[in-house]
Amino acid sequence: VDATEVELLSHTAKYSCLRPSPLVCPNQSLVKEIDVIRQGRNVEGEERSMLSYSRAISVIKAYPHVITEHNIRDIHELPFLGVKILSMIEEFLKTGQITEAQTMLANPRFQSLSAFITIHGIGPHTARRLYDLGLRTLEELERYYEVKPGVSDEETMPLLDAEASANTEAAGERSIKIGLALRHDLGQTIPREEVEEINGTIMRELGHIQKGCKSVIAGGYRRGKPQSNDVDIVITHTDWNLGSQKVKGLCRKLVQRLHEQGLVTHVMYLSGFHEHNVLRTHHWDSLEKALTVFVSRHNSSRRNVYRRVDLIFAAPEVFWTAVVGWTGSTMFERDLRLWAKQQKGMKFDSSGISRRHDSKLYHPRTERDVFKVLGLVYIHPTLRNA
Ligand code: DCP
Ligand code: MG
Repeated sequence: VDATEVELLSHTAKYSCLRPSPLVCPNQSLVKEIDVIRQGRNVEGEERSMLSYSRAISVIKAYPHVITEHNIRDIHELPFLGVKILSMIEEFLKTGQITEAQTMLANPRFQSLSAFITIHGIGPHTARRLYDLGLRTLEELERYYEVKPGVSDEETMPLLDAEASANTEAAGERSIKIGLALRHDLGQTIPREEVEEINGTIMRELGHIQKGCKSVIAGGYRRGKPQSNDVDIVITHTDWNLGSQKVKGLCRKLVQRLHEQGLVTHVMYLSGFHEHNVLRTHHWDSLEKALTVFVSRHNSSRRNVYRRVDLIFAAPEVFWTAVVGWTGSTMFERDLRLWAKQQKGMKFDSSGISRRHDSKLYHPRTERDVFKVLGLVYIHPTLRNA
């Protein structure tokens, strides 16, 4: 590992990967209010504005004191807080609310679009298209897509073919149908102990196909969230030298087995080593992913519950890079990529780290090495909630 110069952590830093950010911050109710406005920009597809609000929220999340009239001057020193957001913060200090957020929450269009994007497969663009067709509620969406809630597996056939699940319109519509049919389950959050049990079940099944694999549960779970919306599991083989060969094609085999065991009912997206992307260099397709619907039998007294489980397979040399890339938060990831590019002349994403000028690849052996390679001070996963 080439240890480069290291930038010190500070809550005033411009990159969120330099700002330790707890899950719950001292100004959480302010963050919640500004997040309504961010969501408003998100559903309307106003991406630049949404990013400004995301950045502002992330800066406030890292600020370690409760904001009051007495320290509001300090807030003016923080990056990414423009005059508009500063005046919103002042309004919040005076009234405990932000008018624009309250107006947004009362707006029926905002309510419909926000409800639509909770469905897996529906993004802001599709939500607006459905709204323009005159649809307003999730029940109307069910009728439009001819979906019955909690519908049987026969009616929403699993997608097990990588080619068929490419970004086609049919695949998109199928994904929405699954998301709608299972919305009552998929809308429920998953407690930590169930997340662990799902990982245990999956790794036990994987052991029947390939010995010597290991996994890390990434995503919000790893950042300390008590409840997750889905389960993100990054998997590799423990043999540093031969592991790369051993994980090749394993994603597909595991999903096939889980499906045969009745543990996975739907696969929304599957990419394997067949996938070629000519725009990318050879090493970037080192990840195999499956976005699945998993049948969780966690609570034996209740019925089975459908849960979204993402499986990510990485070769050992990119495993810790993939774990960092899938731990998030989304803003932390965005700034890791920006930091690598702007400050280090490197390219970072969840499938690898490389140096731009000579394409040298980095193979960190630990999570700390990932940070070291990028010239960053290590930040514990629970402080990556930017
Ligand atoms: N991630 C990413 N790019 C993607 C997918 C994921 O950078 N295309 C990263 C950022 C996320 C993490 O992986 O924080 C997991 O993604 P999730 O959507 O599962 O989000 P979280 O796990 O953070 O929260 P939750 O699942 O509870 O909603
Ligand atoms: Mg997640």
